[in-house]
Amino acid sequence: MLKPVFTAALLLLSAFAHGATPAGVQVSNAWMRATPPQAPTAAGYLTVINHGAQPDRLLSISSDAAERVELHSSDMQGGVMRMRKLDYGVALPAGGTVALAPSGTHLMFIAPRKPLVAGQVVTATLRFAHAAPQVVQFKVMPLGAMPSSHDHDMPGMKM
Ligand SMILES: [Cu+2]
Repeated sequence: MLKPVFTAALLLLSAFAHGATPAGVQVSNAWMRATPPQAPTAAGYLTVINHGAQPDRLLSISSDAAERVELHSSDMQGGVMRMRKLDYGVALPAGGTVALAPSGTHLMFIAPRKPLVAGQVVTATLRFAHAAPQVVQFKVMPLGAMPSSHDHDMPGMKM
């Protein structure tokens, strides 16, 4: 038997769960650039919002469109852009927004099975340390689309 106070607390909790803020991890703005034929890799970008009260972690990605998908960071070293594989994934702080964007952390589709053509949609599955796996659709944008200086201003992809 539940005591009345406890029942009230449960009701309050379920009211929260149905509130305006969705719980868990939300992925948006997934896109990638078209690739020339035989391109060995293709970069993918997205935004992850962790609505939860606990930190989470984006651990891995898989897609039928490529042999494998890695998480990479990039940073400038002596004027050269270097990429590094993130073996432990990407941290998603509680209540935080993490943008994977050109010139920064990104997904790297290794050995795409077919060239990526603008207008196409690439499906990938994201796995997290805590949140349930999510199937995400990446919109393929024209080659050379969206230079890094404009990566926060994407017409037609507003949330
Ligand atoms: Cu990379």
